Amino acid sequence: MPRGKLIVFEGLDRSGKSTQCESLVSYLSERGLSVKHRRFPDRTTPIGQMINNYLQGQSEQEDHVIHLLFSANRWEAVAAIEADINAGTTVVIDRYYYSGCVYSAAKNNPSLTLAWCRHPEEGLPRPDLCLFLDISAEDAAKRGGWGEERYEKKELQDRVRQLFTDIRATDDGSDFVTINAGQSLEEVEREIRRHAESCISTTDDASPLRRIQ
Ligand code: Z5A
Ligand code: MG
Repeated sequence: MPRGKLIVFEGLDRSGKSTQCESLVSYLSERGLSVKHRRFPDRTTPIGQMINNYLQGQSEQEDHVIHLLFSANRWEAVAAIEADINAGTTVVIDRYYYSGCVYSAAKNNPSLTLAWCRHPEEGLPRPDLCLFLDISAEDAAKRGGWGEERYEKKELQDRVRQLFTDIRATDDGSDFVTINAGQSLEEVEREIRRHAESCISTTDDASPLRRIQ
């Protein structure tokens, strides 16, 4: 049986990741594909609940500690993700390790460099396709303003956008596709479907899932 694909959505807050992720999952399952939807942070696990409390300002965590909790929250899902993919199910994830690296590095803590932040992610399954929804912090904020969570501030979002560019330049980058997320919902959706269909039909089915190196 051909393996499933790993498709990831990334981008700034309010770039439309959750909206487009849900739309792609419905579209693919309506076409008869076996598909599973995940998101990180996965706030349903005990580690995810610690992350949730931190994001909502109900608890404090040292910068390195919260970084490692976000990473652990991905590692605790790896066996299930791999089992799905090996069973032929395509897994679509709302935020992944790129968010893990850039939001932590954006804190400007001198010992929390992008390189340091990336280390705990090494060995995770590498996406076949990463759909990066690109939008400026100003345009994203017009979609309802920043909420109450910890990172929802313009200065931090500006640094995050720059760091997404930096990580694309230093990372493998072969899975990365940038989509102009400032277009209409329908235009963004059309582009995403085109890339997802091409990924699903052209990735070599015999190729094993790669790892982040
Ligand atoms: N974080 C981290 O630090 N480390 C990690 O390892 C991970 C995450 C995985 C919570 O993430 C925080 O965790 C996040 C990064 C950090 N911090 N911040 N800030 P989250 O994924 O749970 O965040 P969220 O609550 O889902 O929101 P979001 O990601 O900010 O939004 P979104 O999913 O990108 O957007 P949306 O909900 O689909 O759309 C937002 C609004 O815009 C909505 O009203 C839509 O109807 C509208 N929209 C969407 N697309 C369009 C278009 N094309 N035109 C007009 N309006 C649109
Ligand atoms: Mg979201």
